[in-house]
Amino acid sequence: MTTIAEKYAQAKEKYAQIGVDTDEALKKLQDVKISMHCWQGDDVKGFLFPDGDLTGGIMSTGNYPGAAHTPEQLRQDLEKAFSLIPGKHKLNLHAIYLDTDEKVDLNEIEPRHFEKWVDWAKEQGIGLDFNPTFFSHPMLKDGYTLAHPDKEVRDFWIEHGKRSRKIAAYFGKELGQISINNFWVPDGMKDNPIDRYTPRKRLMASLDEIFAEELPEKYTQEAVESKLFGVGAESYTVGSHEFYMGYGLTRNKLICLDAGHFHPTEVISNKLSSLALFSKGIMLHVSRPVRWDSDHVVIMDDELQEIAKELVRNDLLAKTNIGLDFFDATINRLAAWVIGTRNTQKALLKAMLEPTEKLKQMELSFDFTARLAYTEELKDFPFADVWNYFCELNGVPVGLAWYDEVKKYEQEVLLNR
Ligand code: RNT
Ligand code: ZN
Repeated sequence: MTTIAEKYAQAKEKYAQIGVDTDEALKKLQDVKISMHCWQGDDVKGFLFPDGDLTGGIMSTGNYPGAAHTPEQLRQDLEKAFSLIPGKHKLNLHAIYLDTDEKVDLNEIEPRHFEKWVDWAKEQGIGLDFNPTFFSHPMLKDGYTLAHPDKEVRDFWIEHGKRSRKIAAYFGKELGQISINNFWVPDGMKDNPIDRYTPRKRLMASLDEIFAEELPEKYTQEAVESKLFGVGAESYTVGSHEFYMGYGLTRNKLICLDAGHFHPTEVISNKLSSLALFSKGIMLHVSRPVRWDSDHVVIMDDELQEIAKELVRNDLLAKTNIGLDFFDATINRLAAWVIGTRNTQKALLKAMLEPTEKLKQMELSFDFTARLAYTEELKDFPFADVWNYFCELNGVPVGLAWYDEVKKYEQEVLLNR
């Protein structure tokens, strides 16, 4: 039987014939950190309220057994998932995932409420990103948070936003990696608004207040995330794409593009090269829209590959923070993490295994025949042999072996919860 290393050697030769250095590609992929989102582990419930539930702004469906109910369980699941994913990555935390015995509300949270996460991240050798949580809370009133007409409501959320920044800065300082703090608010209306303008002015003013204090950029940078619509906010979302393009560019914030937050046929891959020209940096929520849902598990579809190609071909990896954002409660949650994260890495590797310069040259000389011939033939190149070798090098299961481990963990741990 041919070993994984032997298959890799053959693949290496095949790629070398079209001018691709597979060793280089593997080195490049090793450096890419994916920010894996904690919220797939418990269907976005968090630990702020006992029996935390989704009470507005966001929704998940399904009741697959084994969801994490405590920070300890969530960390145990994350460790298992990370052990099945090649490379060292980041964990993306939401404010509602605080780990403390104190009773604190979102406008009271402090770095110490996240100390255990930091200790754990240090042990694991991973970075932490952060998100203030503007949903599933009684102060989300009438569908509004930062854009609410009532100052008392806005002030609650402004305070939360300010505190989230301190926590992200603490993560960055402790872990020696910039912590990206991503702002998304669900504010919007179910039916046609009369006034679209004033809520946007209020959102702008609230955000300006949150960001008034300068924090060291080497510890934390902020991103702002737009959305077209949500369940219950079908007609109007205050924080639309244009709103945050304007806001992020004028306030020097990263702009977060969530693959599921646009019109059904609109893709974020085509936006990256424009955004890259004008923004200080990009944050991605790699996700998969299906009809009205924005958060299905990431699969190896055309858009995922197109996103990866844009990042690699245009050399945008250094200015892009790749985060994941999906939550499916109808399947094993660890499997969801592993599938989505490994797919994102695989798509990047596929893009790194293109003869980019050669393809660009063909295009520049208007040789569209060669461009089409190469890009189509490339689809049959032995990509999997390179990927399997990468998994082996990183000491993680090759192919479906990861699934066997998840199943075993389900039997031994998840089904006993
Ligand atoms: C919601 C946004 C947002 C959330 C997370 C939990 O549509 O995509 O990013 O999914 O903050
Ligand atoms: Zn998102």
